[in-house]
Amino acid sequence: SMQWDAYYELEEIYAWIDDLAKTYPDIVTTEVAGTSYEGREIKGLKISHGPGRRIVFIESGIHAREWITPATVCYITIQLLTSNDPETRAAARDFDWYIFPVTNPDGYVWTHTDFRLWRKNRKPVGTEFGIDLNRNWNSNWLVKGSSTNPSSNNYAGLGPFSEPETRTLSTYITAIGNKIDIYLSMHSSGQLLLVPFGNTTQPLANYYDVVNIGRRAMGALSVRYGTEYTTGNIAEAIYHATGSSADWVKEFLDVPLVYIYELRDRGTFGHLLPPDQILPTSEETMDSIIDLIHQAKRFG
Ligand code: 0X9
Ligand code: ZN
Repeated sequence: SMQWDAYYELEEIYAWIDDLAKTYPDIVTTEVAGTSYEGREIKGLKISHGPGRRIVFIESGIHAREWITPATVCYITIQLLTSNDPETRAAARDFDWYIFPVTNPDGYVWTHTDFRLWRKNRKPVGTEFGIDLNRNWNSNWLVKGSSTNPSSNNYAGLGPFSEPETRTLSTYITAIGNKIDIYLSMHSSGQLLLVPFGNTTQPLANYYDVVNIGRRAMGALSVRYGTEYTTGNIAEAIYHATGSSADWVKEFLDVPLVYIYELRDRGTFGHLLPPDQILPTSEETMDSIIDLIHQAKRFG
């Protein structure tokens, strides 16, 4: 089982998911949401205590180098399965949880074997490699904050859903889309909680509800270690960016609560967050998700 004092490799995370399904056969099933360019599974799991529940969907590791996101999401998974805290147990029971720690497996492997700060997938494009999988979704594709240059870290690909990772994952999500209440896209870093859309500062339909719920959840996040998050619209809080998973989920599936987390820190270590911050980052993030769940119940 995981110790939270080191970052895990893809094979370790996938073996751990398989173990969970064996340990909790009535509650946990492994799920394969898609396949990567190099043929790896996008493997995750579903936690379900029975039929008829609404869904919390957690997508993480779409950017390969953002190692704190799969680590945090694995911690959240374990808490949902083993915590004795009544609120956590209620959250686990009252929703179906779909959790995908590494949605860019080729990139994640590459960050372990060859290049720690790799962000994109690993598809060759001429003499270059990689499409930014968070610019490749079919929502305002290539409109803002995206590049047509394959050497760019924001290269959007040859067209919307040109990549097997985004194509297969979006198909998988669509099949359960009308049951999703909360969609979380996990990134780092910056300590931000971002709300769609990435192309405009115009508030979306339920913007004020979504932002107020997010702000309260970030209050819950700050209690344990004082970590401060800024909550707001993507375009206003960081930069304009389109073709992201969160925008697509909001636009096409109309999920009520869609958030992008940018986890620790605020730049001291950035993507090279030391392993001794895995546990505190995970704990405070879990606190915020429990608060989100609380509010979502009242909201829905
Ligand atoms: O640029 C990104 O893809 C995300 N930031 S990161 O530093 N982790 O790369 C933010 C994406 C938010 N944008 C939209 N959802 N439009
Ligand atoms: Zn990211």
